[in-house]
Amino acid sequence: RSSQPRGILDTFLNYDEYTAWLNDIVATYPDLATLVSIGKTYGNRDIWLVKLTANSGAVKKTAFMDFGIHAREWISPATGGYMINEYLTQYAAGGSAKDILDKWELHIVPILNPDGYAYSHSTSRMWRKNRKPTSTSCIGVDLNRNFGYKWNTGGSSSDPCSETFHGGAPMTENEAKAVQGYMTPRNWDTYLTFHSYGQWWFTNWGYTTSDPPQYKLLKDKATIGINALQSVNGRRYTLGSSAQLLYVASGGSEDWTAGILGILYSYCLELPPTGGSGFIAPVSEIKKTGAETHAGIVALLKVL
Ligand code: ING
Ligand code: ZN
Repeated sequence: RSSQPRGILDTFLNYDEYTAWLNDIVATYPDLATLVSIGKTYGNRDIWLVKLTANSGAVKKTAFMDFGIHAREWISPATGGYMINEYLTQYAAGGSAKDILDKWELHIVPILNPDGYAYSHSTSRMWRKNRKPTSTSCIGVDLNRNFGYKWNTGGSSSDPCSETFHGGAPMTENEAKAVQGYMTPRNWDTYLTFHSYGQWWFTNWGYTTSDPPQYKLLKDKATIGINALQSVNGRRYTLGSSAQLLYVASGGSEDWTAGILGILYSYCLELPPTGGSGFIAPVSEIKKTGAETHAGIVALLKVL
């Protein structure tokens, strides 16, 4: 009567299930993975960070990747889980997973908005923001409008009831502070943040339609990732600045990593689909999106 146990690749794990899976897989691969909490949410949940790297002695490049900054974008944490699983289970086989972990430290936050993610599982599937109370009866700040570079300069709202409420000031939210506290004292070769949906590979900027510095170089590197990604399932991505392709939005994490930390290779991916089911991806998308996205990121990292 009972079927196969449902794992990270088979279903959209809730926050507690995902936490248990992270503890399990890190315990299984102690030489490759470590798990730390980089902060607590308003609801007292841990914001987990998994560090993946091989102890090969070589000086490593460093990548920070976050998933699930928006609660309802479930394919994002699922894709993060796919990648963690792939790097760890495939390292010994000696292919791309080994190539990457021998040269890189990957610092991965699989669920950046734990309270919102838990709420989208328990109560309201289409929740986007975090769950911190505001000065009104409305709840939550849009974490991707709260970061402290060009904050509140367009495409965000001062209304606490808005889906794009930017908070009362920049960097007020525990989740943004956790990223800031972890990233600021360290050096980074790339920053990658994963949303859904739309099949876009975004460069900076979000706050302005002006081209970012080194736009051609940014697009050349991203094109290598996109070509590898597209070759897996044939699904097409569109490349360019988020303000130029989608809409102006200030206070995004990717503008902060580029504008404040100076990380040239700051990118945002909008995972599938392009429309249709939107945020409600079927579970069959976990392996499909996971495989293509993993291939794209591996290809990118190999040329950074
Ligand atoms: N899209 C992003 C959003 O926060 C975005 C688009 C990316 C804006 C990067 C600014 C910077 O609105 C989704 N799906 O959330
Ligand atoms: Zn999003």
